[in-house]
Amino acid sequence: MATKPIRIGLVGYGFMGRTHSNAYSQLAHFFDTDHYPVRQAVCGRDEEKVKAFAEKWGFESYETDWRELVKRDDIDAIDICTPNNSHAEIALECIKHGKMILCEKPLALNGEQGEAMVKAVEESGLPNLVWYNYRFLPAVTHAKNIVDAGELGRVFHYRANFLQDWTISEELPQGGAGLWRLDAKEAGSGVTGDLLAHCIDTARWINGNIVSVSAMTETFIKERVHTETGEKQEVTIDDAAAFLARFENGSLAIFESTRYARGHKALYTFEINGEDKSLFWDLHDLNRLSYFDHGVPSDRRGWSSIHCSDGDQPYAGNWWVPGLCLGYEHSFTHALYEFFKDLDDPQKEKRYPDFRDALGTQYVCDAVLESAKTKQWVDVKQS
Ligand code: 4PW
Repeated sequence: MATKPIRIGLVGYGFMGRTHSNAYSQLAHFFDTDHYPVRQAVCGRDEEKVKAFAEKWGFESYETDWRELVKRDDIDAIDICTPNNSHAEIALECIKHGKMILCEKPLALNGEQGEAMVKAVEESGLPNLVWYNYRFLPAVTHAKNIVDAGELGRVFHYRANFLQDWTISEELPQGGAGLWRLDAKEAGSGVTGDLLAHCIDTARWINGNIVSVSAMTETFIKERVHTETGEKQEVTIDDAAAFLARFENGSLAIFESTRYARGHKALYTFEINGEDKSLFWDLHDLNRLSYFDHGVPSDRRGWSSIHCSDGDQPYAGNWWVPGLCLGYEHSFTHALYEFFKDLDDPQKEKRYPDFRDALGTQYVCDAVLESAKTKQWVDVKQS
């Protein structure tokens, strides 16, 4: 029974502000938790736009300065949906004011910033989450459960990619409104922090720690016109990144992400090969988990496709009836559910990524960028 309100202050109302607001509006309708989110306030610099967002998404009030928002006594949790270069500053201020934090991914610009955030949040004891949402799709969680049950046997390989094509045009401006992902000052990196970070989070969750990497990155278009200055400037992000990795469990991995894969808008796939079984998942068919079981007699053996919509699949029973599909947006509601259900029991094993967990992913991203620069294998710092 949801009796305990958690009053949310949302900072930023772009793409992620909408996905999170949708999750806040859905949670209590579909999941039973003691706590429930209240859309208390949203914050953005443009008063007209933030007011319109508040009205559209049912926030009770708005602010135009996040520093005012985090001070408010009627806010329990801050949701950080701003560009990556502001995550650390906002999070540290939230901690000073005793607010729990839900932070967009990646955790920070780099491991150093992330370490300060982890230290402060752990000293405060405040609950904290980083929105690596793909973990919470039923088929992905099912893959994790199958691996945790030891069904794959010894794991040999993990491979993942996240492919897009939206930055191929030379006409696309550098940075500016809505394009902060293209400016390393605001984003920290290009596809490494934006896309590979998702692949790394899922991989670490399912297959354990990554211990070393050997990477290459490329910036295909070297100069772009900046929206604000109108001048050409050097492009500082990685347009594409690929790396080899070794996991602590001895398995080998290959990861690739790019925004230059013509024809792909958001193709995220992963495959994991064990001695006894293999699993494959594809975001474009996100309700399915492909499954190969070597234990089946050879004349019946082959890849099968599990439609993860039955009531006994993770989260699925909370929604419609078996056979109907869930989508991208549900992953955020499920992330929120995992966070809310453990709020009174912080010792419980967490199914969601917290700051420390996300720091582990940040360290892998840092190692990828360093390896690409030095052309050497790099050992990954562990969180
Ligand atoms: O976090 C990622 C984004 O920055 C997303 O999951 C997909 O790629 C959608 O937008 C970008």
